[in-house]
Amino acid sequence: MGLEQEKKMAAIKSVALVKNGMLVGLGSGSTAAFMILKLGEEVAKGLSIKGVPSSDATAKLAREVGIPLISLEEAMKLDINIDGADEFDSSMQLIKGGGGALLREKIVAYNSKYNVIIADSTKEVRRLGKFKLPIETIPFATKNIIGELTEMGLKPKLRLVKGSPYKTDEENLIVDLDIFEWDDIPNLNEMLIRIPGIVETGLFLDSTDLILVGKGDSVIKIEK
Ligand code: ABF
Repeated sequence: MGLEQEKKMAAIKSVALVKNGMLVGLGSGSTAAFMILKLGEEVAKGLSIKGVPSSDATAKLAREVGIPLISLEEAMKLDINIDGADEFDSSMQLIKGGGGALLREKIVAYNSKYNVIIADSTKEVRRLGKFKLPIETIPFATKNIIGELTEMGLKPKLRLVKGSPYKTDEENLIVDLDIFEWDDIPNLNEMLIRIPGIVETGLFLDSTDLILVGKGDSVIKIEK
């Protein structure tokens, strides 16, 4: 079974959790895209929901498939949020932000009562950090932040697209960090968040209620 199939199976399973009348956080990335397509099919069959997208790209796709959208401030609190991840461990801690949408993703997750992660089997790791940790930074401060994080041994790299800095939906920058050697991840997260100009990190700690992982031809559930 290929990875695309694993993503799709996890995505389809997650849509079964969405019920009539729910306000739904819509994640970003290729796994979340499968979920949005399936949700669009259900809406076409009569499921009545409203979505809050976590990125401009997701908003576009959701509109294309006919999912009614509202803003976060209209929704205030979401019933469920379904999103992808770059890595997760057995304690349900995550690295997200490979797609550059971590800030809005974290805000949507924070404002959701129930957070579901959908993933293919390659996302499961024994230790977080093989995937470089994305952080979102304010352009004004980014060079200084890179200097400080270099001294901390985090090997920061400004994310580029075709040679130019990658810009997030909030017009910020992304810096990718090597955290593989760090043992105390919550402490690292605290240290990063305290540096002025770092807006958010891609560490999603203790924020997930359920992970649905496509593995071979089945979907495995990891729950709190
Ligand atoms: C989003 O999409 C991100 O937080 C994560 O970076 C990425 C995962 O992408 P994919 O599902 O394409 O692997 O959820």
